[in-house]
Amino acid sequence: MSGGYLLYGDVGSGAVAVEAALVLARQPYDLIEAPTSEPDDPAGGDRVLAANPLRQVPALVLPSGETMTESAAILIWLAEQHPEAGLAPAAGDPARAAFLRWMAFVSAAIYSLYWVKDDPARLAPDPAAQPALVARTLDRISECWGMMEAQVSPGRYILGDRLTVLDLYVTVVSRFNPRRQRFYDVAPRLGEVVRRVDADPRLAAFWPARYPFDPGWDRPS
Ligand SMILES: N[C@@H](CCC(=O)N[C@@H](CS)C(=O)NCC(=O)O)C(=O)O
Repeated sequence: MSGGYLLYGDVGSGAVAVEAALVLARQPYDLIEAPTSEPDDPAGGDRVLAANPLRQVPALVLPSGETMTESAAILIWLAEQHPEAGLAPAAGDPARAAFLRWMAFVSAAIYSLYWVKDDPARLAPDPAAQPALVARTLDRISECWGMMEAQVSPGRYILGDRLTVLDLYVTVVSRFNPRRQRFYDVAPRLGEVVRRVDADPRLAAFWPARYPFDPGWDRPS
């Protein structure tokens, strides 16, 4: 390890938002691939257990040796540690309340539902009950994106004209299955923002490596 950050992550996971923040903050990091959502590689996912008993990525080991989990907390913390990168409105900034509100909202109201959607047997052992559970979970995710869309007034980015870790977070979480089509339908202005972040030249080499835009990438898989 470099004495800097050590991230447990996975291609196409929420950890990619943390990686993007590290890239924009120009912070080197070591990466341990821990594919927690890959049934064919259970041992790979188990790697994150060293840092997170919930067996979820992201988990970030800080230069101090302390471990952080929870994507929203990590993103907020990174923005605070590297203020020169301008990745969050500072305490006292008029946009701070909205920033904290939506960071918590994406984590609690949307991202957490993927624990159910990705493996409905966790809450519905009866296979017959699972399709409805998944459908309703996806409806709820869309409803939450639509609610956020109705409550924000984006400029070039969600909180105005400066890219923050909130934009990175929404850009990544909106790519989870069923990917972007439904998101674009319910949140067209947020859709414009995430397309802008997809095309950010500072991330041009990063996205293909960590969340590739393969053919059909924005359609349900
Ligand atoms: N609340 C956590 C959720 C993290 C999470 O669900 N990560 C997914 C990857 S995108 C994962 O590791 N899932 C495996 C599992 O929950 O079993 C956070 O915000 O960091």
